[in-house]
Formats: sequence, C-alpha cells, structure tokens
Amino acid sequence: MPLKTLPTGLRKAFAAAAVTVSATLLLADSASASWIAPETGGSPNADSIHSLYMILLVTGLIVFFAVEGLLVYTLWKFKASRGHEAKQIHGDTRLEIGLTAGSALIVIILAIVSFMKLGDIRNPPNSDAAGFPTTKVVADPGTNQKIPKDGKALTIKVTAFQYGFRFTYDDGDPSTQDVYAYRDLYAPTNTTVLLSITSQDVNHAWWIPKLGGKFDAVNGFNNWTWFKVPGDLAGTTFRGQCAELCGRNHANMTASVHALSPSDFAKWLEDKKTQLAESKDAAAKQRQLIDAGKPLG
Ligand SMILES: [Cu+2]
Repeated sequence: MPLKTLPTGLRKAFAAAAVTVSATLLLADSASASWIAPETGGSPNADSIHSLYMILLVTGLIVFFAVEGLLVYTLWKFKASRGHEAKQIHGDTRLEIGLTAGSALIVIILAIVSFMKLGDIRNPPNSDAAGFPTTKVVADPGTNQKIPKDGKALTIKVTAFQYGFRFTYDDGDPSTQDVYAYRDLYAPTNTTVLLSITSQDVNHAWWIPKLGGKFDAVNGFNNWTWFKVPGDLAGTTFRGQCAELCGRNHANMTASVHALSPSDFAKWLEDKKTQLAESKDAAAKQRQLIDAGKPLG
C-alpha cells in the first residue's frame, strides 16, 4: 500500500516513529553515546560490539514504534462512539501467518548478522608493522583463546585478586623475572595485545569498556580476550573496573590501561625491569644483614 493512501493519523504515527528513531540514532552516534550504546574507539573489537549493538537497537526501535504506533492508531480509530458500533473482528489467518513469518524472518536475519559480526569481535587482527615487536603464541586448546593470523602477539597475564589487578608481561624466558605491575596496565599502540585473565581468589571480571567486552576472572581457569589500540591514541588512558561483585572493596577495584607508543612502551618495560632488579638486590642485601644479625642500614 503506497504511503499516500494511508490515513492521515497513521501517516503522522509513522512520521513520529521515524523522527524518534532518527533522534535516538543521532544521540547514540554522538561522542557521548556511552549512556545508550557500548563505548567505542579504543580497539576494533569494541567498535564491532558497538556497531552490532546499534543494528539490534535500531531494528528493535523500528519494530517497537511500528507495533505501538499501529496499536495506538487502532485504539483511536476504531474506538466506540455514539451512533457507531465498534466492529467485532475474530482473527485473520492470513494476517497472523504473515506476522509470525515476518517476526521469524527478522530474528533469523538478526542471528545471521550477529554471527557475521562475531568474527571481528572474537578474532584478533595482526599487529601493524609500526607496532611493538611481538612473539609467537600458540592457542591454548582448552580455552577460548584466539590468536592473530600471523600467530604473533604481546601476551599480558591479568590476575585479579581482592581487590586489584596484577599484570604480568611474559618475556618467554622462565629463567628471568617477568615484569609485572599493579592496577596500571601499560600497553603499546598498533600492537595486538592478548590478555590471559584469571583470579587468585574469588570471581572477578575484567572490563575496560572502550577496549571491548567484559570477561570473567575465575580461579583455576584462563579466559582470553584482546585489544589493539590505534596508533593515534598513544598517551590515552582507558579506565575500567572489576565488573563482578567480589567483596566489600569491590567498588575500589579499578584498573587503567595506558596506551604508549611502541618506543615509549619499550622504554617503560626496560625501566620496570631495572626497578625490579634493583629492589630484588636491595631485598637480598637486607636478608644477608638479618641472617648475619647485623642492624639494617
Ligand atoms: Cu573484583
């Protein structure tokens, strides 16, 4: 049925629905859209989650306003009034089959689109040539780990505990002390970072909204996710916090991810290595003094 032949009331209802959907889309697309849609901009998986969410949201809004608009229009148009008896209609097989088939089709299309998008959300891309030197990784078959096509990434272990996060930078050499840090994770831009997430006590959840999905941190189990911060975001800090109620200090269990250029990150890693070696030496010296019964200097 062409739009022109529709009654004025119905046309107005459709116009109002279109305006509402467009206004919601405009708001959702603005920089401060995090109130209605998942945050975006820090990593390609976060962007894909956002665009999939928007497809579902818009489809939902269109269906909602079409159904509610028709309902309100029908209530108004066919209401009982003086001198006019309301029509009694008992079902319409063709209409009912059409509505059921239409709804099923929408669900099927949404499922197909979701599965098509899932790849971009779950599979990490390769690091860029300008990224930090990455090492060969092998996917752990017992987990949900996905690795980039070229098999290379920077792996950081995230260990949640009551009440904080510890980040361990695996250097691939068991004979040396791995660099580690608490609360503040430093990561290079243009580099695919794989996160191996676990907990040393109760259940927690890792969530930096701008860097992708939320992942449970469970004792005795490794959950994997990834992020890749674009090169122009070097110097940016992404904030997040534990997303699983884990005890009385849960609200203070925050985490920050600081994106550094690959060269700044290399420098940070070296500085941290030196600091760790120095504090290890200092502790060993104190231990010697204690063992020898001498006062600590
Ligand atoms: Cu927690």
